Formats: sequence, C-alpha cells, structure tokens
Amino acid sequence: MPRHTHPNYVRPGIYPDHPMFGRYLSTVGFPPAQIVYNHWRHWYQPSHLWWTQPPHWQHPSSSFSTVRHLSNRPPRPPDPYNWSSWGRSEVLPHIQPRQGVHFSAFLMDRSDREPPPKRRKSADGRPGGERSQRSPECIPPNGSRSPKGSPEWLQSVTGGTVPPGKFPSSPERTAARPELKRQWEDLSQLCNAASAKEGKQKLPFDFSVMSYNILSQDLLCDNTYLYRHCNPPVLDWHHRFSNIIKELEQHSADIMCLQEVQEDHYQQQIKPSLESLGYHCEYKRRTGLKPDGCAVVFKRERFSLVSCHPVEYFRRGIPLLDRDNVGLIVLLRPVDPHSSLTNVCVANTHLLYNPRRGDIKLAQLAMLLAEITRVAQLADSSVCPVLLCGDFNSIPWSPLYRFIRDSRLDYDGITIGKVSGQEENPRGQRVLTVPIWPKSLGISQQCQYESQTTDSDSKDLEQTELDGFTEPSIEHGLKLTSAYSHYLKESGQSEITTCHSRTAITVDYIFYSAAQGDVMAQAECSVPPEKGLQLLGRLALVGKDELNEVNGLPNQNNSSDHLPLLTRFRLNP
Ligand code: KL2
Repeated sequence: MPRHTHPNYVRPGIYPDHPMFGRYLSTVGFPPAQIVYNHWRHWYQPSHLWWTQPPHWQHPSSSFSTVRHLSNRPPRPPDPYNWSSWGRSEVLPHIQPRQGVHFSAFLMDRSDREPPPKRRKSADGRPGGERSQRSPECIPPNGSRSPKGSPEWLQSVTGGTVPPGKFPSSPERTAARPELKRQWEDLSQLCNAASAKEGKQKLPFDFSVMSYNILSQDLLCDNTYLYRHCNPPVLDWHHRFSNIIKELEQHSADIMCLQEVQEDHYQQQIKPSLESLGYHCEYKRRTGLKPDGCAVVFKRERFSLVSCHPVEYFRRGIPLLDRDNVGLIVLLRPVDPHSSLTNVCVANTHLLYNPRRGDIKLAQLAMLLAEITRVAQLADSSVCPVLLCGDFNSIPWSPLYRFIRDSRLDYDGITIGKVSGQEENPRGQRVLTVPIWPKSLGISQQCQYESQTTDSDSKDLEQTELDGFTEPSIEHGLKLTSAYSHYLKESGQSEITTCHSRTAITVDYIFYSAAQGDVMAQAECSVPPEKGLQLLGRLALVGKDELNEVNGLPNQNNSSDHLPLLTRFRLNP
C-alpha cells in the first residue's frame, strides 16, 4: 500500500526544533469529583456564555496566565484535569512558583494561542489578566477546605438548594437540562428523481460522512477560560470520552473526519474502540509539541484504503509556514460487488486558529489543496470525487470560505485579519502580500505542485508573471460545494458549529464535489463535474437559542465545544 509517497512529505520529528515528544498523561488515578468541584467552585459560573454577557464583560478571576514558561511547554492554566501532575507533585500546577517571560507581540503572533487583546491586561496591569498565583481559590486537591454554602451554579442546574458539603459526584447526578434536538433533513427526493430519470441499471452507493472536532483534553486544559460556564464534571475526559464514543456509535457514519484527537487518547481509547466497531483508523498528529491531530476513520465493510497522505503545514525556512497544523488525506475505494465505482478522496484538516493570520491559513489551505489535487487525479487527468472536511477556523462567506467554494480568490486589498472573518479588530493589520506564499514552497497560484524539474534560477520575469505570482489572485481546480447552507431552514438564524464562553459561530464544514443534479450544486455550481456526489441528507445544525437552552458547549450530553456535522451522499456508478 503506497504511503507518504510524495517528495514533499516529511516524516514528523526530523526537525531538531520539532521534537515529537510522546508527552501527556495517561488518565490514571484521577481525583474524586468532590476534589474537582472544590477546585473549580469559585471559578465556575453558569451562564458565562458569550451572548449572555456585555461585550467586554470579564470575570474577575477568569483569565489565566499568558506567562510563557522558560521550558518549551506552552503556558498552562490551572489544570484540575491533569491528574497525573497532581499525582506526582501533590501540588496544583498553578500554585507552584512561576518563572517566566511575558508574551511579546512577536511570541503572540507566532503562537496558535491568540488571546483576544482585551485579555492581555487586567485592571491591575498584569499581563493576560493573570490570575493571582496565591489566590485563596487555589485549593489543594486534598480538599482541606470545605465550600461555604451551595454555589450559584448548583442551584441553577438542580433548581434547588443543595445541602452544604454535598456535591454532584458525577455529571449524571445533576438534574438534566433539555437535550439538544437535531433533525435529519432528508434531501433524497431531489436526488432520486435525478437518478431515476437517467434510468441507471447499477445500484448507487450511498454512504455517510461526519466531521467532528472532539476538543482535545490538552487544549481544554490550556484554554479553561473558555469553559467557565460548564459544570466542572462534564469536562472530565472520562465523561467526555464515554459520551463522544457513544455519539460516534449512534451516528455510525461510514467515514469520520475527527479533529483535535489527542494522541494518547487516540492510541489507548479512541482507536481500539473504533476498531471494535468495524472502523479502519488513520491518524496524523500535529508537528511540534501539542499532542493532538486529525483522524480519518472509515468502515471496513464499506471502503478499503487505497493510499494515505499526511500533510504537514510546517516548512523549515519559510516564515509563513512555521505553524504545526496538519491535514490528512485518504483515497478510498468503495466496497462494491460490481466494482464500477470511482474512488473517493477524503481530506481532513484543522487550520490555524489565530484569527489575525489569514495569510497563514490560506497558505496551509493551498498546501492541502495541492496534495488533494495530486491524490485525486485520475488517469484521464480529471479528479475523483473529493470530500474536504474539517475545522477551517473561518466563518461562512469569509474570503477563505469563498476561495474554497468559488475556486478563486481575488485578494487585492484584503487584510490578513479579514481572511477568516474571525478577527474584529482591524488595527495594525497588513494587507495580504502578492504572492501570499513564496514560490520556494513549490506550489503554484493554482494550488498545484510546480514541476520539480523547473530551474527557478533560469526563469525570467516574464515567466514569473505567467505563473501568476505577481497577480493578487489564487485559484484551485476542485469544484467544491458546502453540504450545509449556514442558515437554519426555519428561523433563518446562523447555524452554529462551535460554541464556548467567547463565541458561537460556524467554522466546521463538509465540502464535496457535487454531481450534476445535486441539490446544493443546483444553487451554487454552474457547471458541476460529472464525477461527483449527490447530497442525500444532513443532520441539521442548531442556532444560538437552542445552544443557550442547553448551557452552550460542552454540556452534559454534548461533550465537545463543536457539534458533529453529519451528511449522507450518493455515488452513482
Ligand atoms: O477555534 V478551535 O479552538 O477550531 O475550536 O481551534 C483552536 C481553538 C484550537 C487549536 O489551536 O485551540 C483553540 N482562544 C480561543 N481558542 C483557542 C485559543 C485562544 N487563545 N488558542 C487555541 N484555541
């Protein structure tokens, strides 16, 4: 089976500055829920969802340190779920004396952890609204202090007073809030009509696809200020894992693209569980130190693996590509007795978060598109149907989104903070440079690999212009449609795919090559390709109101800060 065959593929860990540490803990010996509660009780406030607070509201003890440790680990907030570090030290990580340097603007920009500007200074002028190192809230895990009375959140969650000293020992023991309801939207009528008309003899191949950012525990612990609204026990990995795996089993998608899959959890729990459910699993961890990555898994009875292609966006020597995000592409053959079906190319990615660095996001996307174009290419130089899933950290109709859907972006005058639509502060933003990514990356402005034989030294100015490197526009050769419309059918409200205490937006997508007659392509794609997919249905998303009713995300039943996207497609023979 061919793997990692492309010359641009670099095995992880070969850069001295990107060691692949097998870090993080195994989840053994975690403290009882009461200890967790003691630790979190001052911090947890129900209704700390972004839409219930005035725009610049900030809980006095909400922000965690933006101090960077002198070690090469990124800074960590108080971390009640890092059980193993408790076990070792018996002291909470954040009450140990800290030595560190403050983030400079440079470090902030290099990092994928970009605190919004308002978090950088607290009222007392300390950076990052940093939490007092020795605050009375730092209760040791042995629970030596007992809480005074019952906290606000218990009353609001249980609807009654809880006797002092009694706490819900597990999320199951808190009174249930309503569950999020998601309807299946059946779009198959339109597709059936199209297929029937053609009078096809061979049966079509229907399959389902999920895209889901499952929220890595490591990132949850790094960004705890985003989860202040959560009842602490729902953030426990054991609780989250059990919910997530149940959810995956219930939906039973034939192909799943998962993001923020933490490597140790993948190896020890997620992969074995999914394998026992009949899935083949592929995984690509990020480069660098963060321990999460992307997984693509598919049912062995429905597909077989033709090839697998991890994509690292980190390129040494190219300053624009100094981030550790990754993508993972698989080429799948449908299990079909007539073997009359084309392969399907499935790509999964989690693009850079940093709302200001749209230039990096576009370059990462270009690298993924170049690899997809290569992998999906057929003998007649057309491409097989493509599914492009993931967390793009970009909102609908943003320039990055439009680039994917329109196959072209004219970016003259667009500032880097506007690319993903996430950054509201236009101050200090520079305009996208022409070209966005340097020629030395080896990817053309059409998002294809440049011929390896080109001798760049002998190229003259005229040739460079022909290559498009002086024009403020980029293109790609895939015709991609979004499976979701980004508005709710009933209310017209925006669909939400991710939500926590700071935001509620769409950043997750399932894009696909739409076939002629496809329901979404009718509206969006003027000349749909022949080899494509028809969208049969999707699990409807929800709006802010519905999420507010379940206390946002994560909650007792929905264990990530994203919702899974779930779609069903038809591949015609
Ligand atoms: O938006 V995300 O969450 O797709 O759900 O992708 C990133 C963010 C993920 C990987 O970097 O971690 C989250 N503020 C908010 N979220 C952050 C921050 C931050 N400063 N840093 C990382 N993430």
